[in-house]
Amino acid sequence: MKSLVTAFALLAFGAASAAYAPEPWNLRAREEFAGFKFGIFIHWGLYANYAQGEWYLQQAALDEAAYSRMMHGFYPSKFDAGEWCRVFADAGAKYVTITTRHHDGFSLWPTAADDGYNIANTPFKRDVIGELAAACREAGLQLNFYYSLMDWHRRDYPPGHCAARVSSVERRPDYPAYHRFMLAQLTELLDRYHPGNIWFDGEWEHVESDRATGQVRSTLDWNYDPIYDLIHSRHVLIANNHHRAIREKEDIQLFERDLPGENKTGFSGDQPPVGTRPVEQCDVIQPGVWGYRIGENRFRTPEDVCTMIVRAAAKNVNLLMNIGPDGSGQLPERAVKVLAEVGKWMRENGHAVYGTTAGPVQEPKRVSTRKGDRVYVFRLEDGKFPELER
Ligand code: JFZ
Repeated sequence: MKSLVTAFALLAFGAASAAYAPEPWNLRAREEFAGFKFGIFIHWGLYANYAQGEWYLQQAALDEAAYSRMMHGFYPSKFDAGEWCRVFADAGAKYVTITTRHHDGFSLWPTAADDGYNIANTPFKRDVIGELAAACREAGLQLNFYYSLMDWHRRDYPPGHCAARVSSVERRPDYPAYHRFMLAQLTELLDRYHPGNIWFDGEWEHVESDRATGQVRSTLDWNYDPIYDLIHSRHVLIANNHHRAIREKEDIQLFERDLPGENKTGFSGDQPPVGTRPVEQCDVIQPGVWGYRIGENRFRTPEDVCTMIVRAAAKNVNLLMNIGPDGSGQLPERAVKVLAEVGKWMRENGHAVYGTTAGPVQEPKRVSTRKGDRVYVFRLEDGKFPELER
């Protein structure tokens, strides 16, 4: 009888302990991240050489083998991670998120897990991610990693509606093999460079919605558990740009070019606005493109970027502002100028932004943040820097 009771208690306890609960390190890391309020997103890879944005391979329906040959011409002679980080830190950013591997499948670190499609086999050879990690440490910036789930290069990746359009790749879908590949790459990224978070993207290409019922269904089981558990085992946070409700083991809720509750893009409709976890809005400094595009001359103004930082902070959201460096490894000149102005404003007003949470005033032209029992109210005016009410 006694052993039966013990067995029952064990069963009950076992079931209870299997439920997921974030550990103390995780809650601390989320809180730290939520206080940063402003980060820089970097989209950089082989596509910088083509200077047509990061989707060029897919959008121009190029032959993948011809596209990937550009790796032998990848030599960003002006790349200087220290210089990038000085620009970012001077702008008031607290973290950097870089595309370690975007949809085209090219990796910016010398990975041993792939077929050789990475920086080590370019004439440049240098470990871009390693250099950036060292420079970020030096500059006091947290480094985070964008990692594409979708792949336009490998044969084993099961294509969804988007990857299927890169029809020059002869696919032999084998998701278990692709999953092992991702685990191997992520293990390298985690153990070599110790990022603050991993930022996934691409799940959305395996989401179908039924036109009649509006019901959303997934066309691939990503088997996230081993991936997410690996990341958490290294005390690293998880973000996933799937545009759907945040899931149990995910730590940061993402809104793409949008704020919670606004759904300006039409991407955020399946996301209930904000729970208890940190929220991040990613956005572009050049409208319409993330990777470098030479013909794109429109840039946000410093006033606009500061207004976006404040509007986000007032909703308890971090702004992750994107820049696409060019094929020489340089940040676009205009972006550098804008960031310098943003930095001036942040040095004067940052005390009302960093480490705050949403404030009580939420009007179209007046928004607020809060720190302890202090409330900071900002006036917003088109074309002007936000002005702090005294
Ligand atoms: C994705 C990437 O495709 C893009 O290149 C960039 O990295 C951005 C941050 O994330 O953008 C998306 C995400 C979702 C869709 C389209 C583009 N979607 O749902 O169609």
